[in-house]
Amino acid sequence: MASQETGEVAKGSQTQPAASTSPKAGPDEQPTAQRNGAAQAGEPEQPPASAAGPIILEAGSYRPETYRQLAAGGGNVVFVRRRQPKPAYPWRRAFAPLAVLVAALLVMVAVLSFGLGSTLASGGSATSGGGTSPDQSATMSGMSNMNTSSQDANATATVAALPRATQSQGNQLATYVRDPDGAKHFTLVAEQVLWEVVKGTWVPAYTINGTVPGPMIRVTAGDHVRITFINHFHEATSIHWHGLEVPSQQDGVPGIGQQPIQPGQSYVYDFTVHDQDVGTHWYHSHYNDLNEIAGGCYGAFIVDPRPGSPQARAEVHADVDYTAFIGTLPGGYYVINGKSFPDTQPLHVKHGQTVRLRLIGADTLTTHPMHLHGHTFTVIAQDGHPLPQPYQRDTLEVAPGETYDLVFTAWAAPGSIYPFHCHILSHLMNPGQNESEMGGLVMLVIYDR
Ligand SMILES: [Cu+2]
Repeated sequence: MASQETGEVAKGSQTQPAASTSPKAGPDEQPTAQRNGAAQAGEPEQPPASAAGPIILEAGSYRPETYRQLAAGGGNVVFVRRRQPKPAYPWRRAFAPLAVLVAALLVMVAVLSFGLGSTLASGGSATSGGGTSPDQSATMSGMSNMNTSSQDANATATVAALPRATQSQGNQLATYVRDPDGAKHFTLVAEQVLWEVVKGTWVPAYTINGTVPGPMIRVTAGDHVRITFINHFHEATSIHWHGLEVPSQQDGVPGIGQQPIQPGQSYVYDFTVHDQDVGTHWYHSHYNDLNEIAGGCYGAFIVDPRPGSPQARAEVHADVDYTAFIGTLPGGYYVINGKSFPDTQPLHVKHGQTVRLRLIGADTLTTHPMHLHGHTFTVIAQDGHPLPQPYQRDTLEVAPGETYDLVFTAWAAPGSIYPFHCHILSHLMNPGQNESEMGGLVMLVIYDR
């Protein structure tokens, strides 16, 4: 598999794996006049020439310095330029009117919004006939870190073809099967879908198993964990286990421990979680991160202590245990668990309960000072690790990559409702909203009767 990846990328002008299962394959794979004027139409793609070639990494999809350093150090890494656009394909012409409509809608949203939303204008106003490869064109529109306008245009075409998500909430507990060697075996599938960020508004998302966030992996210290990761994105990806002390080759960083997982291919991660891994962690894309993480490609990875261990005895007993990812989605939406207010899931509590709130900073660009009305909470852990001196707050800044565990007592009367929200007030609006409306990073703590 590894040599196949290398060979495919090494072809340079080829933009899709020859044996790809992508629906975009087929007519797109005909040699073009630009790159192969004398070729016969329908000439089959050649298989990789060598089974042990160097690792070839594409500029623009990751920090170039990283790859240059790798090439300088190891000598077995080749750094290539991003592929040139190919001419438009017939199917894209067929999609063009739809793409223009989507582009027009994106421009409207951009004009009505502010902040991140303003970057949509450049994405949406580009023409739609550029024709880069499907894996490049999977780049989502609406983010502040777009590379080129032609990519934006093709992202628009790809977005138009994405299926809608069939599930409405993420963070569901992941299921697993027991392998003969005792490992808990999970299967994660990377899928690009349209995700309903707020009622009636669907945005392109990079999901795991079709939801934002992806499923929550919850295991116990000492568990042997195996994860089959299948890439159905239109571009390469990889998954990093953020906060876990795993071997380098399981760490999910392309160019260091593995090669990027190409579209249609899969990769098996295999590691054991230990006592030092107990706590609130997460997994996320580590390839084209500025698009993939900002497109929702992440999920919780929670490790519970071994029953009866000192760590278990030190655990806070919580009646309610809730995990909240704080991030963004394309189009300038600030989201908690993939939803903007008023469609964020409320946190339901009962008077007298102890509530544990696990916060995970999944934004790629900025921190969020999260404030809880009506309560003082105790911060008991940071990045999964128990704090030697827990401290009390009502506002806690959550930076990209951080996790915090908060505990509070639900002291108030049944029927009470309190907001939990970011205190950067521009993060409390959705694109197109005015100051009299509330959106974005707000969720409600609701006291059930
Ligand atoms: Cu914020």
